[in-house]
This record gives sequence, structure tokens and C-alpha cells, in this order.
Amino acid sequence: MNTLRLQLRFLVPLVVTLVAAAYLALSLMDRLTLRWFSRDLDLRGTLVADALSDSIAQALADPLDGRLQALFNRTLQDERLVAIGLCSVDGRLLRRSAAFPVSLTCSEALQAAAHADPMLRIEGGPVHVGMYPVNEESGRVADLVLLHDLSFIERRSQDTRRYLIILIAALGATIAMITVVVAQLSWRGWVSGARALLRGEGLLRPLLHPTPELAPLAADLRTRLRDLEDEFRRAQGPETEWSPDRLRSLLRTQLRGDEIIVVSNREPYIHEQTSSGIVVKRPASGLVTAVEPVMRAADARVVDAHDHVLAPPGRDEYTLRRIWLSVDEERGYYYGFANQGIWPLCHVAHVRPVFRESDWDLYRQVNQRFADAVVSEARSEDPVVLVQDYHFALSPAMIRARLPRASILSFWHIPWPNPESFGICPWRREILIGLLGSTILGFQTRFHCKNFIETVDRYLEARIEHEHSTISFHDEDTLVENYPISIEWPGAVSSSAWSPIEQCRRNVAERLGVAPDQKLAVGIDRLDYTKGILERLHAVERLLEMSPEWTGRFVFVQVAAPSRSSLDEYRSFQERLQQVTDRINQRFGGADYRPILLLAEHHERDALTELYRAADVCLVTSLHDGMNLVCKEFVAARDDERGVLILSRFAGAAREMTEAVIVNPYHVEECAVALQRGLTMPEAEQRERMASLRMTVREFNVYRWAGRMLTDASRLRLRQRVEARVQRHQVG
Ligand code: GDG
Repeated sequence: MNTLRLQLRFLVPLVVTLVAAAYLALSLMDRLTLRWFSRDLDLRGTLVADALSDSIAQALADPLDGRLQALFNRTLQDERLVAIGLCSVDGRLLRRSAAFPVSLTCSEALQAAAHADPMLRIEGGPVHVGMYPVNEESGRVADLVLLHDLSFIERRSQDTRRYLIILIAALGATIAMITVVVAQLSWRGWVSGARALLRGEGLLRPLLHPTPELAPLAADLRTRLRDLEDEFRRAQGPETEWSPDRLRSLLRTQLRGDEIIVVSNREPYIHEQTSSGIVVKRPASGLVTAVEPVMRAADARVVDAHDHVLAPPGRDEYTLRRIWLSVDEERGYYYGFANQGIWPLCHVAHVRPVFRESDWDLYRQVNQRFADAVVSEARSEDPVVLVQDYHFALSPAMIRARLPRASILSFWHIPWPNPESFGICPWRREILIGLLGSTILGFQTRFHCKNFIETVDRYLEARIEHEHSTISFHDEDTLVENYPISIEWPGAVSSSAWSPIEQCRRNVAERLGVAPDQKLAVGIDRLDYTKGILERLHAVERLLEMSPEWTGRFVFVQVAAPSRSSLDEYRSFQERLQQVTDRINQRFGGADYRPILLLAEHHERDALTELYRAADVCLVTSLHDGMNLVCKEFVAARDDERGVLILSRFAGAAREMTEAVIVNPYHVEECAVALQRGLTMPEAEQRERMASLRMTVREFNVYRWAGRMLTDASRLRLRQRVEARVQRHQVG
């Protein structure tokens, strides 16, 4: 039906054009043939007149001579010649043959002969009128009027017309047929081509069967299809999303309800004694943000307390054990070796690590205390022990020594440097040996895994199996894998407690004195020199220099939760931040406008969520970061799919979150331009980027991180059990 309509659209104008062409061609052809024949007849007439001239002149000399009539009769035997008349030089009709019309005068004949189409209609039909001079030596003596029959022209013209009509009709029919067939084939080609595109074949094999007619459409169609697919996938979420339930079921099935113990330096809840009673706080720590939801799902035991405390407060989903450190232990192990030694050693932030023998001793001592606590807490011989971070590099080997059948999963939350950088640590071998006590050693990125394997290769006698990413040391295998960490994706319950975006914006504006029409950028970090906060301030300053129109129209809020503040580097870093903030505020601010608000205090989680939701731009400009969770939290908070994320390329997160505006934090101008871009980004682009980022973070959530590690652990445990059974059989 569609093709018929399409064909009619072509056929009707074709028929109309052909009829019009035939009409024009026929009348043109009539005129032309008449003209051609007239010319022939004129020539013929001239010949006849020339031939008769002498005889006529003689006959005229003798008016009684009857030869003229006989001459006329003889000449008229020519079947084309109808009549002959003879006119005197002064225009009188001297003689005429019988068929010469009586009414035709010489002057009328002369007039008709002078016409371009010298045709006259007489009784017998149309005739050609020709007038030719009859000359003798003395000059013209008369004019001969010859009337030639033209009815044969009409007959011929009718024949030609018939042939022409047949020709045009045949041509039309052929064109129509070809058109119908080609249209039919093309239509089929189009339909099947478009169907192939819709089925996705064109996407998979775009170059195999190119359909040139579809080329202009194909790109549009593909783009639209991808958009639809994206929208569909976003709406659907990941095929099998990692959730607390899925993690729980993994623990029940694959790990058969085995005991899980988590070792961490930072406790997930701080119970603080205040004048109004005990207040529970969540520390500002990426580790806590990531690991605490996993502990809830796993019903884990946390070796971190003097006594057992049920957590989370009021929900009692797992047991927390605190280990109290003496002031010396805290100073040497935590502030000393961990945070003045390993932290700067592993981060390229141009702060020199400090290694003291005394710190190292305390680090070893505290690692042993935690390892002993694991052993005393363990109710089985083969618990799954999750050791968190650089504070416990030695504990894995210590635990392995006491619980050889335990599965020890260590995760290094910060970057691992290259062998040369790591080589400056005086106890590099001990640290590597300590970590190789792990069954699985996890890093944030593949790059950090590679650095670790190269470091082992450089400083230990170990067998490295690159193919399986396994290191064998003293007959024990360690799987070195990357498990990018993430956050818990906010479920319906937690996100339903959030205020609407507009409300968040109003609350933040009111709380911080930001005008409703001012654009808002935020940065949320632990106050740490690796986070690139200073570089961010410089970028804001550069933006205000480059685009002064932002002055008064833009505010940058930096939350900097105090961290490790008993260390000199951190204290002086905070002072420096304050100085730079004050300088920029003085330079660009006024009585009631400050472009930078530095909030160097701990914030509650709800306040952070409100800030994330109120912001136009979120700045994450770490100089070096294992992963960085702030950027993921920002994305998770933006269920309106608005807001722009500016992300450092030196954060592990930049590998997954490619739709962010990626920057080099050391390049002040680049960051300022990114900020400008973020503040002016069209909503459609924000939505496009944010929707995609949300899909990534939702899928690659923290349950997936833990799930992947625990799945690998269960695989290795199964292999261990099978090997043990095989050995028993062999012995038997
Ligand atoms: C290490 C690695 C890796 C910040 N201020 C407050 C507060 N925060 C929270 C943030 C976020 C967390 O602290 C910081 O997470 P990061 O990932 O940025 O960083 P680190 O603490 O350095 O963590 C890092 C992480 O481990 C996990 O593996 O990503 O690369 O360095 O959750 O929201 N939280 C509260 N008040 C604040 O004022 N409650």
C-alpha cells in the first residue's frame, strides 16, 4: 500500500508531463512539417514557373492563342497541383484554370504567398499559394499563381501524430515500469536496511554492507538508537546490581557463612562524651565511608575496640571491638610511621616522607597487637580477615603465622608508588613480606598492582606469575588484583529523606550567606595536602582574574574536615589554606561578598549531602589519590542529573568517571577554564554527563568491590579445600 502511494506520487506527474509534452510536440511538429513542405512547394513552384515562362510569354503575346489553356491543362496533370492562375503585372487575373477559385484575386494571392505559412483553405481543401514571376528578356511580364494541394500534409501529419503518440505512450510506460520496479526494490532495500539498523546489525557491521541511500539517515538513526539504549540502560540499572542482599547471599552460599573479621585503623562510629551525653559521630574517612556498609551486610567483627560494641548504633548489625592505643603508640605508629612515612611515600604530592626507627618499632608493635586481636576474636581456624590499608602492612603475615588457614584479604586504599620511590623506605623488604602474608592483596587500580609487582620483583626473591597476577613467596601465593572501591549507592529509603534540590540550595544559601543568584562550587575533603585544595583556591583566583564578571556572582565553599592535625605538615597546611583564602577574599571580596568560604570543621553527613545537592560544580583536584569517594558521593546525591564534576586525572576515580571534566590540578589555567566551563555548561550536557556517571557509580558500588574480592576469596578457599582432600587421598 505504501509503495503504491509512493509510486502514484511519481506516476501522476509523469503522465501529466508526458501529455503536455505530446501536446506541445504535436503542434510544433505540424508547424514544422508545414514549413518544410511550403519550402519544397516554393522551390517546386519556382521550377514550374521557370519551365513555363517562355511558353507563357509567347502565349501572352497573342491573346487569342489557345496554347495557354492547353499549357495549364498539361501542367495540371501533376496531381499535387490543384489550380493555376496568371496575373498581370498590375494585378489583374488574366487566366485561370477551372479549379482556381473565382473569388481569389491576384492581390489576395500575393498576400497569401507572402505569409510565412502560405496556406489557404478553398473548397477542395487546404492549398499552398505560390506566386512566381514570369520573365522574358524585357523583364517581368506576368505572375504565375500556383495552388498546390496540402491535404497530403495533413494526412502525413496525422500519421506522424499517431506514431508520436504511440512513441510517447511507450516511452511513458517504459519509464513508469522502470520506476515502479526500481522504487519497489529501493523501498525494500530501505526497509530492510532500516530494519537491520534497528536490529543493531548496521551497528555491528556498518562497513560490510554499506547502503549508500541510507548513509545520511544511518548516522542519525544510530545516534538515536544509542540514546534510546542509554536511556533504557540507565532506567534499568545494572543487570544484576550488587546490593547488601546479594553480598549477604554470597557470604551464605559461596563462603558458607564463614566468619568475617575486618581490621581497620579508623572505627566507623566515634562515641564522644559531651556535656549533653554520649554523641555518636561518623569520622571523615574514605575508608569508613566504603567499608562500613560492607560490615553491616557481612555481620562482621571489627577488631578496633577495647570491648565489644554493637554497631551501627541502634541497629546492632555487627560487633565492634576497639583497641586502645597509648599516646606513644598513636604517635609512633599512626602519626609517625603511617602518616609521616608511608602516606607521603605513596602519594606524589612533594612532601618528603620521614622514617624514624622508633616509629617503625611502634608500627610493628601495633600491627602485632591487631594481629593478636584477630586471633583472639576468631572462632574458627579459617576466618575471612579483611585487613584495611597502609596502617597494617605487617599484620597479614603476622595473622598468617598464627592462623595459616585464614583467608587474608588486604586492601591498600592509597596509591602504590614505583619501585624507585618505594625503595627509599628503610624497611621496604619487611613491608613487602608483611603484605605477602595476604591471600589476596587488592589495589584501587591496575597501575598500582603493576607498581607493587615490580617493587616485589626489585626487592624480594619471589616467583611472579604475571599471567595469573600471582606472587609466590615462601611457598605461599598472593593474588594481586585491582578492586576499585566505591560508595554505597543510596537506596530509595535514604534518598527519600533528602530535601528537594531547590530546598537544599535555599538552606545552604541561608546557612552560608550565599545569594540565591550566585553560582555555587563546592569542595569536600579531609584537610590533607594530597587533596589539591590549595591548587583549587588558585584556580578560583585565576577564574576571577580571567573573567571578572564572576566577581559577586560566584562562591566557592570548601569543607576541610580537620585530619591528623597534630602533625606539623597538616597544621601548617591549614594555616596556608587560611592565608590564601583571606588574600583572595580581600582581593576580590567586599563588605558582604567573599568568593571563598573555607569551612575547616567536621560536618555531619546530612550537611554534606545538602551541599552536594545545592552545588552547581563539585571540585575534586587531588594531586594523587587512590580512588577518591567525594566525586562518587556528589554523583550519587544528584538524582536531578544536574551539576558538573571537575575531577583530577591523578585520582583513581578518573579511570572510571570519564564523563567528568578531567583536569590536571597542577595546571592553574586549565582548572580555571574547567571551572568556567562547569559554571556555564548547558543543562543538556550536564544531564548527559551526570546520567552516565550515575550509571557507572550505581553499578560499580561498594558491594561490588567487596563482592568481587570475596568471590575471589571463596574460589581460592574452594581450591585449598580440594587440594587438601586430594592430599588426604594420596596419603590414604
Ligand atoms: C582513602 C584514600 C580512597 C569529608 N569531610 C567530611 C567527611 N568527609 C568524607 C567524604 C568522603 C571521605 O570523607 C573522604 O574520602 P576520600 O576517598 O576522599 O579520601 P581518604 O579519606 O583520603 O581515603 C582514597 C579511600 O581511602 C577509600 O578507599 O578513595 O583515595 O586516600 O566519604 O564524604 N565526612 C564527614 N564529615 C566531614 O566533614 N562525616
